[in-house]
Amino acid sequence: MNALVKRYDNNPILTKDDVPYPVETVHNAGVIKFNDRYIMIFRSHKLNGRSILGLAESDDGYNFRVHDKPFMTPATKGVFRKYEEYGVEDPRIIFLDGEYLITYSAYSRYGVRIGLAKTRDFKSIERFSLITEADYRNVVIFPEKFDGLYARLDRPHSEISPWSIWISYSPDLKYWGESKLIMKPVQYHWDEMKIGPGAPPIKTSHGWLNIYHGVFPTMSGSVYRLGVALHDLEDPSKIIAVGDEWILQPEEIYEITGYVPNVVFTCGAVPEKDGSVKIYWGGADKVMCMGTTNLEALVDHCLNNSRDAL
Ligand code: M1P
Repeated sequence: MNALVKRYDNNPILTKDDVPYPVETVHNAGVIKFNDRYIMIFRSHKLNGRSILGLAESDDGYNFRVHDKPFMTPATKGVFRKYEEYGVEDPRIIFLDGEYLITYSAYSRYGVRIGLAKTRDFKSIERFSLITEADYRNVVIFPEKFDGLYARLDRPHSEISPWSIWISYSPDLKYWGESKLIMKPVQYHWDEMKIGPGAPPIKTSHGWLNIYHGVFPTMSGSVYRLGVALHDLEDPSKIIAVGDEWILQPEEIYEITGYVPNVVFTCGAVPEKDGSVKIYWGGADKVMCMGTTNLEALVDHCLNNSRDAL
């Protein structure tokens, strides 16, 4: 049992049995507070293996009720149709400038790109732009601007270098640039194979807390764990510290077996006023789980035993 993140006793909090339309999985959800309620946008594999996004709501962040219909299915018109043909996956939600911004992976025969959609009410949604070329995954936008620019963490794919975390900036959310590699996997370490941003960064007095996932290859497949890094408050491309040890690994049966074994994967964490944080993660790409921790402990975890970012 890991002391840093306390699993909720009634995990998993959502499974396919809670969904009123046919799906095989409920996982990798973005979660945010909206009008004092918790909104969860989760990924589900349909029975043909392609993914759609569903929506669930909760008063307390533990007990969620799923809406009758999916929230987002692959687009049927415009440029998005071409790039979402194989499905939409792994949403992350932030609130900025009066709107909720949702980044998601758009899969097609051309590879995986990142779509950005906007909503104000979680009823209607407007697809704004495809904000990367192929092949990118795991894009999280900071919920604040830096010198007038939006900033995001992203994870391009590469055949030359282990898949790492980059930062990019934009004046308008549409055109992104000034890209820079800021954090790499470490050889023979729990995240040696690849890393990717997880939950949208959380602001603390010590820096921006980035809860990311790291992957280790074994003879019986990859193991997905979660770790934390701290970015400078004014310049998020500067990493102040990276916790050397993971904060969460697959341990419970619903994380060890499922659609993909040995996976904990986060797309959302909700900081509370009392300093606690609710972290949400997909267990074995099959069910939604959550646990609680606190910001101070996660920051200490980064600062007290930091590894190099690069
Ligand atoms: O199966 C584990 C995860 O594999 C991929 O993650 P990554 O971006 O690190 O390669 C994604 O398919 C993710 O959805 C999935 O949970």
